[in-house]
Amino acid sequence: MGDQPPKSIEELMKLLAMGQELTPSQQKEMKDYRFWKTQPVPHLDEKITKEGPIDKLKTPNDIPNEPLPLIKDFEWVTLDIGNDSELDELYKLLYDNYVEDTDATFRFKYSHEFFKWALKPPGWKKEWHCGVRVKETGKLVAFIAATPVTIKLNKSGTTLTSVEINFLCIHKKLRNKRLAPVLIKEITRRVNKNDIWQALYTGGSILPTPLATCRYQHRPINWSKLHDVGFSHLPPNQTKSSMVANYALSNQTKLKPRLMEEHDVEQVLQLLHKYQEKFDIVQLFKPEEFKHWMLGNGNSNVIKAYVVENEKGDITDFFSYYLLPFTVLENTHHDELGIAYLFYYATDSKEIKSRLTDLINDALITAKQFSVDVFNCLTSQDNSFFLKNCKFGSGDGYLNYYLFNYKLFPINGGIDEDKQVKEDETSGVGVVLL
Ligand code: MYA
Repeated sequence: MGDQPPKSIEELMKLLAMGQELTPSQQKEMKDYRFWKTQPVPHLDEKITKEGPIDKLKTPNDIPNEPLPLIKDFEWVTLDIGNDSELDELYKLLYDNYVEDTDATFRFKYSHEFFKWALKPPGWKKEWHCGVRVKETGKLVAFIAATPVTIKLNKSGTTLTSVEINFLCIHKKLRNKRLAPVLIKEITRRVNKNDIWQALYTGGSILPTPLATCRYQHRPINWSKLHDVGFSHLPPNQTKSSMVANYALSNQTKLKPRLMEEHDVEQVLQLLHKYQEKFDIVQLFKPEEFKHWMLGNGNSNVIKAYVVENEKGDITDFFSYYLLPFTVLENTHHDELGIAYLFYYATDSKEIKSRLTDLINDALITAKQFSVDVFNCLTSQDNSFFLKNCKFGSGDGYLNYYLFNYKLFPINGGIDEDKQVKEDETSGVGVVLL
């Protein structure tokens, strides 16, 4: 890969997590979170004794009708992502500013289809695609989005009508000017106006206070390409061909999954909801939401969902993953890196370890045809049952899960105190965020 310093796959994935792990001495104390200490979130180190909402009950009428004032020269905008040129503006903002890559060797390769899938699930609201423009030039310089989600907390049986917050991004030239709190307060206002008071979000950085922390896991599919672009090192005691052989996958799937179709939606959803009863925090889907998240526009290049049927034609298992490639810059051999992220899956098998190993191995095999070079997942769900057998390795990136305006007892994110995968143990995190 030319003269660029090799980057390990772990480094790459740390960037994907968009946050650096802090040493204990770098970690801020609660009093130093000037913004977050004013928000309805649990304090760091707070011992949760009772679960439930933090802010006392308000109604949408208590919430101002007008947006928060912005610093002069800037204005709020509701981005119309049905409009291709506005989608392009969002693409450009995120392309240049979302991933902090000091070498500028790769960028997320968002597509219009990806944004439409991620930002327009059933129940989406245009005012939840909230941007900031420079008044004079109209340039888009910041963005934050909310999408509807129903969360179920299985231990208490509570269902929360909620939103997911994602794609918070501020132009690099406007960083450290306390604009993020303004964006967060504005999206809170817009969501509260719809009588919604909870939000789920994830991030690499530590904020008050994670309800769970998961660790990124990576499974090289095309090891030589990852090596070529400098993302995978050759371990000292290995040869290139031994690495390639180690990660080689069969061309034939074992469980013979087929692509999920619209008529499968109800059956697969039932299977998923049943399977997910074991996790502490899950997403509840209505059939039309599930159809959107699993099938996209029906012929999606972004989301892939497969089902396994038994001889009677009943669906016994399913898996899904989404594709979000990287553009590789300044590399003579490759201009794109294919990346898949494990999404939802379920099985009715009682032999979880061997069945999930077969199922996810089949997912890896199917992913090859979509030019996937590395397959990622977290230590959430039941992933620790297949990680080792399917040759995933732990990355350096961590993902923290947060819930706004709700206290929860801590949830098992699938890693122990030393951040190692807790093998063969169901985690508490059943929900997957993009
Ligand atoms: S996670 C993806 C976040 N985006 C990126 O990492 C892209 C690259 N980075 C940037 O664009 C900027 O660095 C951002 C911060 C925008 C992240 N979540 O304006 P500032 C706090 C929450 O001077 P900047 C995603 O999209 C920080 O601790 N807060 O900072 C989910 C400090 O507060 P405090 C964050 O660097 C987003 C304050 O902001 C984050 O210029 C979920 C500093 O502001 C972060 N990722 O801009 C958002 N990063 O003083 C919360 C920094 O207290 C949603 N900060 O330490 C909450 C629910 C809202 C809806 C509720 C409805 C009911």
